[in-house]
Amino acid sequence: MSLTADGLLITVAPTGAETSKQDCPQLPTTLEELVETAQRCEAAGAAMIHVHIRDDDHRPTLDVGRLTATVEALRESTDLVVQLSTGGSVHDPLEDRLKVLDAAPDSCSLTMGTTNFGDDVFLNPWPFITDLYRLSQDREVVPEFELFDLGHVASLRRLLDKHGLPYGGRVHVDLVMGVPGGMPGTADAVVAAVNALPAEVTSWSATGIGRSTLAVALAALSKGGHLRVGMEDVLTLAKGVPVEHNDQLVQRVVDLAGIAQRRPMRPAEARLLLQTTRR
Ligand code: KMH
Ligand code: ZN
Repeated sequence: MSLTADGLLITVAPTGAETSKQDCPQLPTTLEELVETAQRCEAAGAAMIHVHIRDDDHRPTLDVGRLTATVEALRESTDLVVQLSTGGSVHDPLEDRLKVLDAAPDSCSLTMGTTNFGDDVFLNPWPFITDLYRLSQDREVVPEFELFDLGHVASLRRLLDKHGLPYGGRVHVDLVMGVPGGMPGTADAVVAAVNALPAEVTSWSATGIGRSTLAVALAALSKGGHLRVGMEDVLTLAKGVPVEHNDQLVQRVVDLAGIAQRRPMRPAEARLLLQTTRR
């Protein structure tokens, strides 16, 4: 199988940790809903899933037993690359976030610095970043570096200099744009961040929060990047039009990709791109 330059990795982030089930009943929060969502998003064109889970009361949890069961269920029911969030919610302790790797995902998110997150703070001190990174190397989990700000690009440079390449040897980053407190979700910011990426970066994707979703997607497609979409990041298709299912967001970027002559990658191609190991 060849990795053609026009291939597009679509990651779906279906749930997140910020939206409540009460406010958004269509948010997939149970395991059954997550599996159904994953299957429909894979059918629509996604190749990787970025997973946050919820407890029986639909609240964010990092319970390792639940995470392990989730990884297994997604592997049984889909071929998607399974990426667990180590960001969790802004309220999760750092030690619980390190334990996420006990669930043995294919990939994990790894945020490259502390950022203001609306009225909250998303805490990622340097010692936590390096502990998580070295753990991902030991456990053979491929990190996806989440960059919320240009300063996070510089931190990635520092991390690679001090601790070498990730497990698998590929460096995949995701620009998370438009968080209140992070870099804006604009085409200009996409260009600035991409131009600053370390030379070791082998692939990058971008996601724009809320209204910035389309500007970021179009800019990323134009600049040769990959895309993350999902209800973690945006809850409306247009002003006043709620997303009813994550597969609508995947389908929308598949349609944009068609216009841009970019072809959605299948999960097997994504595994080659990211050099994840199918467990
Ligand atoms: N929920 C945010 C505070 C990640 O998944 O790694 C962090 C987040 C990033 O979603
Ligand atoms: Zn997340």
